[in-house]
Amino acid sequence: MLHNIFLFKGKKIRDLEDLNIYSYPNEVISINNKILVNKIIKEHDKEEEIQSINSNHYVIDEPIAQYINDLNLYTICINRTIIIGLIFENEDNPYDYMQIFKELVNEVLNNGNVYSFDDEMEVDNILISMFIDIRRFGDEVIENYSEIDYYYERETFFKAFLFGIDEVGKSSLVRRLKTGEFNENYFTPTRKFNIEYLPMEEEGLLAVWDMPGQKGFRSKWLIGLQESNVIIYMIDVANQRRFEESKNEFWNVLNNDQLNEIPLLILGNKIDLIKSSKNGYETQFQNLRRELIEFYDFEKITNRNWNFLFTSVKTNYNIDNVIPSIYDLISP
Ligand SMILES: Nc1nc2c(ncn2[C@@H]2O[C@H](COP(=O)(O)OP(=O)(O)OP(=O)(O)O)[C@@H](O)[C@H]2O)c(=O)[nH]1
Ligand SMILES: [Mg+2]
Repeated sequence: MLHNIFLFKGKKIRDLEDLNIYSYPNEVISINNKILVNKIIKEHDKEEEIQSINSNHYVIDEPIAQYINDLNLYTICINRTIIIGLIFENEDNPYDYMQIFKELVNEVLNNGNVYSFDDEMEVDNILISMFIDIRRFGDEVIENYSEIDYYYERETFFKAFLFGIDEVGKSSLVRRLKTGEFNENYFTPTRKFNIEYLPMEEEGLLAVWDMPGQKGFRSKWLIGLQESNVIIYMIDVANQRRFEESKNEFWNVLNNDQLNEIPLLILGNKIDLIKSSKNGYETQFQNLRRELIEFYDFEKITNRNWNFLFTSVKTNYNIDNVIPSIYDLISP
């Protein structure tokens, strides 16, 4: 499984003083690790300089596999000034990824649009999209080939896009659905697009794309949105202070054209933290539900099927209804 992607950029790639390094989802290789960086570059450092670099066409070398410091690396050099590298788990075979790696780099760079590596946002976007595509290829084609193929053929393979601001419980939900477990101390903010595959009884296989919710990642959500069959939005119902922020992020995504008509499941999570009033839980939940729908303007959602569920990943409340609700929404 791919676990990291990085990019070296410099005027002359061997000039470390002038080298920038970008990584996703975390910094495995830093400029301080000169020996490692040098070893990676050395393999790509050819004598002949490219005579004239035509800005409309990038020269892309063959990728090179290396195993350095316990890192299973696969790197490709572009115009002798840029290296894009993949870091795989030790047991993976980088050559399984040769074709997709070359194709993606080509597709991104030589598609007719002039592409500039000077814009850091663009570099980030490239790395994240490539990471997702390669990771997905690994999951769906290499590691899970027969299972996923089976569902594809029967047209019962679905993608759910799960989003919401940080700490609402998205990854906890996916973990609960996948393993049945919950652990309060498990909290680790998600830094990459997590993709988990969940069986839906006989109905098919659901690939859940669990988005990182922290501010810095929200502008990248749209990268993960394509081809979703259902979107799941999660709220922390106990954290009123962040309702406004959460509402804005919700509508930013929902107003996106590519999402028209895709059904939506809204999860009001952490319901265990809501204390019962004297009227009892039922009335309490009903009131809260009405308040949330009003505050978030959910009534304005008219171009798709949607549903709202309270959940507690912690106490397991309604968790068994999540997959059936998704199935109800996506089945015709
Ligand atoms: N009380 C309570 N705590 C919960 C519930 N679900 C999740 N938590 C806790 O909330 C915290 C955040 O959970 P995560 O699943 O990491 O949240 P996330 O939405 O994936 O966060 P990001 O990855 O940062 O976007 C953790 O400490 C969880 O244990 C719940 O239903 N009730
Ligand atoms: Mg998470």
